[in-house]
Amino acid sequence: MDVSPAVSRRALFATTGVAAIGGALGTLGTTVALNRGSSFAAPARWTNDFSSREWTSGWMPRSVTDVNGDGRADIVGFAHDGVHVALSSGSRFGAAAHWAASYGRHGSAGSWRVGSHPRAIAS
Ligand SMILES: [Ca+2]
Repeated sequence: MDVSPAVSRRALFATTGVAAIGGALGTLGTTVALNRGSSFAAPARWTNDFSSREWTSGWMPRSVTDVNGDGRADIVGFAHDGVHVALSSGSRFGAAAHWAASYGRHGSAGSWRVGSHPRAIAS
């Protein structure tokens, strides 16, 4: 699986071994454009979660990595109350679920701050 770190508002996703590029984490949700080998398919919205309206990049970083080992990149977001994850099915993301009450912005979640407390994920 080839998953690169998020660049600006775009991210690379992997679906069943085929890389895809997404105009991810936009205003209305997360979109993905699947790799067809020599071109990308039209972007499609895979979830309404993780939109820039609700997830302020300067406060709540989001990234992609395969958290459940199925070869598909999932979304991981660091919110006020901790870590939220949306698993990929290869054609959409499931609903974001709260996976940890730590690594978040609120005091109860550890008071993590972008710029002071970098968070990294790896599969
Ligand atoms: Ca996965």
